[in-house]
Amino acid sequence: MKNFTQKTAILLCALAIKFISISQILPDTLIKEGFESGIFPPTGWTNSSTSTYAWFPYSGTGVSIPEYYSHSGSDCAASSSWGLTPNAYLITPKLLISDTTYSLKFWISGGDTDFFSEHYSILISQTGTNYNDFTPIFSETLTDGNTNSSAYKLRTCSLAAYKGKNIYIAFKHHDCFDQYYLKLDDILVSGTKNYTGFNDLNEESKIKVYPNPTSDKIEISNVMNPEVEIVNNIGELVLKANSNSIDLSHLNEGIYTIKIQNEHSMITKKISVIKNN
Ligand SMILES: [Ca+2]
Repeated sequence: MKNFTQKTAILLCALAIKFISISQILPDTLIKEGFESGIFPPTGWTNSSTSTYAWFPYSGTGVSIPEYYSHSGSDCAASSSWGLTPNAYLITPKLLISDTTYSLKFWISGGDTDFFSEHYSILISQTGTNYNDFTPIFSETLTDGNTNSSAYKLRTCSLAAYKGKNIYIAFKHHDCFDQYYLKLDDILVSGTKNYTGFNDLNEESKIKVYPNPTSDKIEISNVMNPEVEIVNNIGELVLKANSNSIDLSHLNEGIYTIKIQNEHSMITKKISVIKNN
């Protein structure tokens, strides 16, 4: 009787959540930041430093001093190396990189025509926002600078290696001494695929997982080359596969979350594993 009650409870639970729950509708543009909002760091960003100064908002609004010039608009982010060695991190919110077309673009400049040898790195974390979580993917020492906007350079870093990952991006100003200001503006993290909410919804709604509940296998339809992860009810990854047909017979009875991803979309669903004994 107890077994029957447990199975009934699992079945009812599975029925209640039987339809696809779309975890994310993926927008093409994840970050578009020109530091014009008057809020610094921008909402969801992290600003921290182990040196004298963190990054700060550099605002030219109503000011006639030419070094206040941003790349566009009136404001940018800046970090000082004047009389010090900086170690300042400006970190984006967590970003889900859904396909290999995503890249980071930003405009960067030294703040002085003579003292422009600012050094900085772009770092990626796949875990958290502690300094040790980050790995550099790009570094340079600037070879140009100006008090106005003319020395800004566009830089692009591919994020293809992080397809399917949640990442944080850090702008780190470091390993230079007694220059002036590093200026950063017009940051864009986006893909080249034109996602629209409606298209995503249509595509993702077609993905089926059946049977559900299951006692052995599940089949996944209407998605090519899916990357599949199954997580138990305490968040542990219990299975990873690259197939449209997956054997779950070794899993304990219970409810699991299945994440299905390919280059076009990602969905999560609940699936119920039951035992026929
Ligand atoms: Ca700006």
